[in-house]
Amino acid sequence: MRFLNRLHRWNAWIILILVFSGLILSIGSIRGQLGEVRVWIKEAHILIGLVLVGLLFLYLPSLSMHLKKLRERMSQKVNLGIVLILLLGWIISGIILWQFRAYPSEWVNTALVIHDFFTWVGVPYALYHTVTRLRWIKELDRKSAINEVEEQNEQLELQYGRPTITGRPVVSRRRFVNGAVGVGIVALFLPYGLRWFQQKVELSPAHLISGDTVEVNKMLPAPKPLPDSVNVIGGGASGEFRVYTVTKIPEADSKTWNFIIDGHVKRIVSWNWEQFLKFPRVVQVSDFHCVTGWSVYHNTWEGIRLSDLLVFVGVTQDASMVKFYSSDLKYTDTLTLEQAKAEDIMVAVLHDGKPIGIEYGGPVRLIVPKMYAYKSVKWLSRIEIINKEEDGYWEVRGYDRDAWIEKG
Ligand SMILES: Nc1nc2c(c(=O)[nH]1)N[C@H]1C(S)=C(S)[C@@H](COP(=O)(O)O)O[C@H]1N2
Ligand SMILES: [Mo]
Repeated sequence: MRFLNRLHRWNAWIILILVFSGLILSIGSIRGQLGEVRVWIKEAHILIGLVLVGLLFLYLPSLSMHLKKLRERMSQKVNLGIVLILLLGWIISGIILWQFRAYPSEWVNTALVIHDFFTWVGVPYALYHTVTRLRWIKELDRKSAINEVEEQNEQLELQYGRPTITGRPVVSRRRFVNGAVGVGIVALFLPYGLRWFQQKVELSPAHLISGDTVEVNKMLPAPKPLPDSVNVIGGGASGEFRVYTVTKIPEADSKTWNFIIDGHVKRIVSWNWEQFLKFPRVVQVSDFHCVTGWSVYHNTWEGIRLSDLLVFVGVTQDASMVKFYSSDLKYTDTLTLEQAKAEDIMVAVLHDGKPIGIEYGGPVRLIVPKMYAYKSVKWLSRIEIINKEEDGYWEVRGYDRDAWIEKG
C-alpha cells in the first residue's frame, strides 16, 4: 500500500511537469524568447513521458487487487476510467507525435489535436482530482489511527458488503466541497476549452486572410492573381495554420518594402513592390507540414519560382548555398544550391487566390513543399547566395538539418 501511494505521488508530479512543459511548448508567441531551450523542453517532455509509461507498468502487478477494491465504489471506478482514458490518449498520441516521421501526416495531425484536447480536459480534471484528493489524504494523515480501523472496515465491507449507515456529516460536507471545487474548475476552463475546440473543429477552409483575427496584408497595388489562383485549383486549403514567429510580427508597407538578391551573383536584384510584382509567377498546389505535428493540405500558392530567380541573377561558380532572410532580422534559413533548384520551391505572394496575411508571412514568404515548414521563411525580404555552409534559425537551435518529409 505504501509503495502504491508513493508511486501515485510520483506519477502526480510527473504529470504536473508534463502538463507544464506541454503548455509552454504550445504557446506560439514565446518561441523567440525560448529559442533553443524550446528544443530542450520538447526533448525533456518526451523523455519524461516515456518515464511515465515505465512507471505505469509498475501498477500492473497490483492491478487486480486494485480493481477488486474498486468493485463497489462507483466514484472511484469512474475516476480510474477517466484517468486511464486520459493516460492512454496522451501516451498513444504522444508516441505518434514523437515518431512523427514514421506515420502519415494525417495521423500526426490528429494526434496533435487529441494531445491538445486531452490536455484541455485533463488539466481541469487533474486539478479537481488533486484538490479533492489532497483534502482526502490530509484527512487520512490526520486520522491515521482511525484510518487503520477504516481499512479493517474496508476488508469487512469487501467480505460482508457495505454497512447501511447513513447521514455521516463528514462525508456529505466533503461531497459538497468537492462539488463546489468541480463546478469552479469547470467554470474556469469551459470557456477556453470550448473556444479552442471550436477553432480546431472548423478545419476548413484555412482562414488565412479573412476573419477578424487576421490582419490583412495591405500592400498596394494588390497582386493580380493568375487564373489558376482565381479558380483556386487546389480546391481551397484545409487545416489550420498556427501562427509562429520568433520576434514581433514585422509590418510591411508598399512604399518602403524592398526585395534583395545579392551575394555570389552576377546581377544584384533590389526591387520595390511594383518591380517585384512584374516578375512572372506560377501556381502550385502543395501540402504544408510543421514538425510539431500540424499540417495544412492542398494549399494553392502563387509566386515566383525560386529556380527562375536563381537563373535571373546568375549564380557564380563558387556559390554553394542559398540563404533566406526574414524582414524580422532574426529568422533565416538556408538550402544547398542543389536543393534550391527544385521546381516547386516558391517565393509566394498569394494563397488560395488572396494576398498572404501579415501573420502568415505576407506579403512574401518562401514555400518549400518537400521539406518541413521551418524551411519556409516568412516575411522573406532578402536572398543571399553564399559560398559556405550555414544553418538556419531552428537548425542552430537543435532542429534536424535533414528537413525532408519522407512520404510513405
Ligand atoms: N520569419 C519566420 N519564418 C518562419 C517561422 C518563424 O518563426 N519566423 N517559423 C517557421 C515554422 S517552424 C513554421 S511551421 C512555419 C509556420 O508558418 P505559419 O506561421 O504561417 O503557420 O513558418 C516557418 N517560417
Ligand atoms: Mo514548424
